[in-house]
Amino acid sequence: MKTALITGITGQDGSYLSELLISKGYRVIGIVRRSSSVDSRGRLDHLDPDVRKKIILQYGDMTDASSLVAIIKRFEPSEVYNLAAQSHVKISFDQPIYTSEVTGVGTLNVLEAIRISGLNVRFYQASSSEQFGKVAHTPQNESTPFYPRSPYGVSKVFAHWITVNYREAYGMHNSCGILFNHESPRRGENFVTRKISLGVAKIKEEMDAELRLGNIDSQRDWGFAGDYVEAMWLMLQQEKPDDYVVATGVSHTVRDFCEAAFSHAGMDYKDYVKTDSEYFRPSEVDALRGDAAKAREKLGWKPKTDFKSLVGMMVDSDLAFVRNNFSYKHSGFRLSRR
Ligand code: NAP
Ligand code: F7E
Repeated sequence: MKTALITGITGQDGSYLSELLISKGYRVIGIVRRSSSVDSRGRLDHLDPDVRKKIILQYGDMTDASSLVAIIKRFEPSEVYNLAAQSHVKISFDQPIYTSEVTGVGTLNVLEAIRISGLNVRFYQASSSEQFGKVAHTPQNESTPFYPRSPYGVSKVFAHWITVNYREAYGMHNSCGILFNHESPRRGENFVTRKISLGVAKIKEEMDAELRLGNIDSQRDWGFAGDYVEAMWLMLQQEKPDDYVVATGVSHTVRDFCEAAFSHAGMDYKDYVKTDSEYFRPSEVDALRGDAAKAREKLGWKPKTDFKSLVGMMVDSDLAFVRNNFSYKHSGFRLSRR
């Protein structure tokens, strides 16, 4: 039985990747950080009980290299998927040093833990389209230069290059997946797609009267997270490590997402969406669109879920969530403001 270690297992991608690896017969070890409640494990709690009981959770932290060394030494994984990060771009302007410690140096901590262990490990790094930032050309591919526009993007560039450097310097089997935005019903509530799908559901159920957003003209290449974790796994099954762009090749504005989401619930976004300067970023990534030709040719990967299906899936899920979750409905809970 192969053993895979996932950092960031409690995140959106970690939950989909766990399901995929368990279905392939892996033993899955996940790193969780200590918090005062176990709420952060919600995405794992709702996995099928048969999947859940096969996952082994261990306390550790990206900023605590000793915890990473101990976990790798104890479980001897053959594959490590490094998904942990402070992954919110706007919050990275509020917490730039923390973001660089977790997202940037944290990746180096994992690589050092693997190197020191002397184990033969295949390593996946969660690189990001945010590394392209102020884009040199469109669409972006593996040769597009990086020009990050946030502390998050800069940290990811560091993590990407240190991963490449350890591949070249020590012959490690390290691959970077440069993934464009990927979403799902499990997306964090303060990323724009989920903020919109949840906003639509709350307005539909008359729990809210409007949805306040920032720059609705920005463009993203949005895919479905469930499709994208397959690309991560495929990268580690290749004989040679390499870097791949993973994207749909189609981009839409935030306004398009609003239009599709409100219309899926029988409403017109123009009646409810308001722009608010609070949600604008100090420097923005205006437009991203990826070219995943290399992943298609070398990995045989292509996206299975189109934009309309993704929007419909997220809105339907949030309508059910809002309708069924009594405590959510009555707690007066406010979405975090990002
Ligand atoms: P996410 O939902 O924000 O999950 C991030 C994960 O990292 C969570 O499990 C979180 O734990 C964990 N984490 C944060 N700080 C940590 C620390 N100090 N020590 C240990 N764990 C820590 O992110 P995602 O959307 O699944 O994305 C997965 C990875 O892909 C991230 O590295 C992200 O930057 C990158 N990425 C994402 C996208 C996208 O569109 N989703 C695109 C390109 C790249 P808690 O649950 O305790 O917070
Ligand atoms: O913003 C605009 C915002 O926060 C998308 C992360 O997973 O993908 C994600 O980063 C766009 C931006 O994602 C609001 O200004 C408008 O132009 O959903 P987002 P992101 O910044 O693209 C990349 C690939 C990652 O790697 C990251 O980890 O939407 N926008 N109004 C808004 N964004 C938010 N969050 N909230 C708004 O109210």
